[in-house]
Formats: sequence, structure tokens, C-alpha cells
Amino acid sequence: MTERTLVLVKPDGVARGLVGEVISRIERKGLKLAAVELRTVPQALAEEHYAEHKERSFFGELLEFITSGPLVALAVEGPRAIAAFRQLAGGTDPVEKATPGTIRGDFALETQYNLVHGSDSPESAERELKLWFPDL
Ligand code: IDP
Repeated sequence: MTERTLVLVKPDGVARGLVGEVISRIERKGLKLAAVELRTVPQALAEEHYAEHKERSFFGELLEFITSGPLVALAVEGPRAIAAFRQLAGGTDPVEKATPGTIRGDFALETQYNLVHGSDSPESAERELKLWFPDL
């Protein structure tokens, strides 16, 4: 079944020049790009995107980070695209959870600066794609 998922190359990934690396891994996996956009995120969109983390201690820091510079938003599609990208990304903590061979496992050291976002369920993907790509 073909799915669509929202992927973000977060500001750390853009600043470190890893956009091409991430897109290359998405394409090599066999997934397709349905939309790609470089943008600087307004506070309101960042808050809505991470609404589920509102009560967490790191929420303020997370918003500051995600709005700190340009990021690349992608709509990615293919069979089981949601799980497939989560597999490419690796676990949230890039040292304790992400394994070598994953984007986070290969390129990141800190949980906050873990380079990429990928929707975690069909419900999140639908909600997030509407938020980021309302015209898709
Ligand atoms: P995910 O991005 O792997 O789905 P979530 O738990 O949804 O992980 O967390 C969203 C983002 O918030 C993470 O990717 C990371 O950037 C940040 N984050 C999560 N936990 C922490 C933490 O304990 N400290 C700082 N930032 C965190």
C-alpha cells in the first residue's frame, strides 16, 4: 500500500550540508519525493507540529532549535513509507537508540540535534502533511 510521510531535514542537517545525503538515502531505499521545500519555520507552525510535546521539559528548546534556521520539508511516498523512513532515520537518541547505518546513527550525537524528523504513524503523517503541504 502506498503511503505518504512527512520528512524534515532539521536546521542542523541543513547547516551541516546533509540534505543531499538524506535525500540520497530516501531515493536509494526506493521511496519517491512528492514535494521538497526549503523553508524557515514560523513559531506557530513549529508549535503545531510538535504539539504533542507541549508539556515536555525540552519543548521550549525544541521550538527554538527548529525555528533557528532553514530546514527542508519533504513529502515522501512509497510502500510503507512511514515505517521505511523511520527505519532509515534510526531511533530518537542517536547514540543509545539509533544504530550505525541509519541517518542518526551515522551522523548525530545529541538527541535534540538528531538531523531528521519522520511521521510516526498514518495519523501523524496525515496531520503533519496537511500542516506542511496543505496543497499537496
Ligand atoms: P522522534 O523525532 O524520533 O519521533 P520524539 O520523541 O517525537 O522523537 O521527539 C521529537 C524531537 O524532540 C526529537 O527528534 C528530538 O529532536 C527532540 N527531543 C526528544 N527528546 C528530547 C530530549 O530528551 N531532549 C532534547 N530534545 C529531545
